[in-house]
Amino acid sequence: MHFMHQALQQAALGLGRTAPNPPVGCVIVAGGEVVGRGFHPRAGQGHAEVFALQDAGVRARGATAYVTLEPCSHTGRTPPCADALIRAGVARVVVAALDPNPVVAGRGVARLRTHGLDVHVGPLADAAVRQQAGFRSLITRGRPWVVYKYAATLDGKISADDARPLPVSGPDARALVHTWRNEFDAIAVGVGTVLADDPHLTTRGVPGGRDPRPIVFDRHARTPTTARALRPGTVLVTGPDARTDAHEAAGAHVLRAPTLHEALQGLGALGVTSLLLEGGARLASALYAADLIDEVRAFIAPTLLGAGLPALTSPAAHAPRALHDVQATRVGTDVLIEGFLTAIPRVDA
Ligand code: AOF
Ligand code: ZN
Repeated sequence: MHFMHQALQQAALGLGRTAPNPPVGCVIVAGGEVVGRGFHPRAGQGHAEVFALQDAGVRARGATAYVTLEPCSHTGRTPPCADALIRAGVARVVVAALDPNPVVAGRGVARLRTHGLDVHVGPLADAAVRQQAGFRSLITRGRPWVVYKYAATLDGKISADDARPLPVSGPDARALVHTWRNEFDAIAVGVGTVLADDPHLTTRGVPGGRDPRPIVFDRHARTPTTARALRPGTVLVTGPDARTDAHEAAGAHVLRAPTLHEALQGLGALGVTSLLLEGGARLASALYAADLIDEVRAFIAPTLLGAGLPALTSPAAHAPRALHDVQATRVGTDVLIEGFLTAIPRVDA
């Protein structure tokens, strides 16, 4: 397997745990063998390179480091990784993609080259950039990367009407969604979904999984204080005048935002890099109309419904909007169609 692929697998161990930092992985290779592995576990803790260098010990001298993100050149919560690689005597560094953080953005690579290391940028860049979409969105736009996930019938309906949930997708699709919940910083629903389904918004059936932060878009604070989604840390996004004393007493963090754009900027300020939007159609439609959905993951089930609520109810656009970089995969009895509305921010080498 490609060494950069192994570095990406290392990085994945930090997915959903590193906000506002990126998930990053590193493997050190000497004599064609992996002699050190590491990943960034959490903001404030060591960067991937530091753990991989520790793991490699003296074998790092003269070795090649594969890193999924450009090694940093700045002193943040931790010292620069470029310096750690130089000090350890690493001879060659292979980087998947440059760091869009304006304090790094090419400086890490430049520093390594100045010190005589051989640096190669680009292998598996697309996969790395996708894995880092949340971080890239937050650092360049100040808001999380938003993925609209839904399960629809073949005729595009996600529920019979706004009030009644409908089991559309099969068990394999539902299991996959739980692996995503484990990897996203936050999960969002509209108050209509809370009132209709009272969802838990937790990660279930994923070994070592952790729950994403629940976000409820609830302009007039209609969420019952007994709602399952309301727990310490839940963000209640409301309008300016909503009455929220009881929600705050229940541990909710209230974010008062006059517009959806400001709501997302507010979530960004809380360090949310990635948001999995799980319904309902009304919230998704409002975000879509405001051009705030970046990616779509749709499970299409081979069933028909007839009358019902479509995945988007916004006023019709003049022309269909095509997703790009589309993938279709069979997931159990369903077909998963994934694609992008926005290009993930990246820095050119
Ligand atoms: C790396 N390796 O594993 C990570 C990097 O506050 P700090 O010190 O943790 O720095 C955070 C910034 O460092 C973050 O915004 C991003 O630019 C970079 N993250 N860099 O070389 C890593 N997590
Ligand atoms: Zn670093």
